[in-house]
Amino acid sequence: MTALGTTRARHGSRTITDVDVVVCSPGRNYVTLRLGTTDGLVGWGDATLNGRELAVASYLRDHVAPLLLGKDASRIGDLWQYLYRGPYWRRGPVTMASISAVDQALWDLQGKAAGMPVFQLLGGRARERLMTYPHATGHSVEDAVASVAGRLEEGYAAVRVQASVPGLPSTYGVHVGDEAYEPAHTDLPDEEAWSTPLYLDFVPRLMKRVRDELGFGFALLHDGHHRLSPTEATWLGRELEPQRLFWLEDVTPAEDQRAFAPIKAGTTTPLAVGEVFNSIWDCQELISNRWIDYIRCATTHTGGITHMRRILDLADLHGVRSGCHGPSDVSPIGMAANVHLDVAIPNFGVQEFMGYPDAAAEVFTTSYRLVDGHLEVDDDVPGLGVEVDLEAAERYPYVRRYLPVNRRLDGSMHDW
Ligand code: CS2
Ligand code: MG
Repeated sequence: MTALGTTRARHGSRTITDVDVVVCSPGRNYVTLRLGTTDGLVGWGDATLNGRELAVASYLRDHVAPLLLGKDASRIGDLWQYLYRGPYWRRGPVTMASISAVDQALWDLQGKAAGMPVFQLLGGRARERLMTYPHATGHSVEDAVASVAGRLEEGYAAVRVQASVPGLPSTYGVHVGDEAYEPAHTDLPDEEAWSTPLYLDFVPRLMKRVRDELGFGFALLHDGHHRLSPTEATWLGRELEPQRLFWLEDVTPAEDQRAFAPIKAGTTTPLAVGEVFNSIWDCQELISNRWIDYIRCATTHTGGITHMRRILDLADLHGVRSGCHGPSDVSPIGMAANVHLDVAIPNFGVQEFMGYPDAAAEVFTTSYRLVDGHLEVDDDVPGLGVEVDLEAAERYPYVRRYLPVNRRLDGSMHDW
């Protein structure tokens, strides 16, 4: 037994020879892991944790890189267990984003070594393209309706809509001025104002106007972003039933999974949650009790492809479908990992795609693309199909940015 244990590479296997962490900011911050192996292959992983990027970079550089050098890159499952059980301190967003990046990079390497796209290793293609939803926003109901109409014209079959709540100075999910919406955009956190009564008064009117003007021929989504109590959430779900939403997202924080039981019992509006979860233990009860309809975890924050497969298999057993988180703060590498899973699993629901700042395309090129509002991935590009231009990344150094915080009108803190 060597110091590195049974996962040390055997003669002739693919050994990890170099581990690099790149933090760049082409319009927003990304944490990228690069693994090199003895056979000259390079694997890429995404560890971006919005507003806490440097903590993940340090976890990878200082604590994970020394453990990976000399290991057999083909032992994906065993390395996952090594990094999950090994530190003793399990779970949490920093640890799990780090494990996610390693796992994505190892799947990328496995695919490149096999000469196959990752979805082939996951069981092969189950669908030709992915129903994908973008964001529609507006400062008024009229603007929001026009924004949804524009998205439908682009070919999307599903659209999420958020609009400024009258009486509040700013609203989650709505762009500031003419800029595209990006939640983490300032050096220190913005302070946003929140009123549950104003929000509950507005959202049913917004969603009704969208259906009245644009009809029922597309999937309509809305994100509550963790702000309601279970009782308020149930009321909103009931009010929205006539609009037949595809889903109502994150109506209440799900730290207490049982909080979803009364909501599920009280409304037929489909429920989605999970973008801030890190492991299967955050959603085990939600899924096995069928308290949700869609699970929103993403490969970047929930242990990579290896762990997401477990969650999605559990979900499939209980009639829950996927809706992987796809904001601009999941890098194009993490998005590729979502896409390869989505293409292969039986219980695909929808894929979020918020899009990226223009500069991100200088750093990342992908083998998936948006065609008429649906994501498609190439059959003949091995691995995850993402290449990273490190010289371009150097032109965009890290910029400190925080997500906003939220205060009620009396000044007390609320969930953002
Ligand atoms: C959002 C995210 O895409 C979504 O559903 O909830 O944009 C979220 O606000 C960001 O990922 C936060 O970093
Ligand atoms: Mg969300």
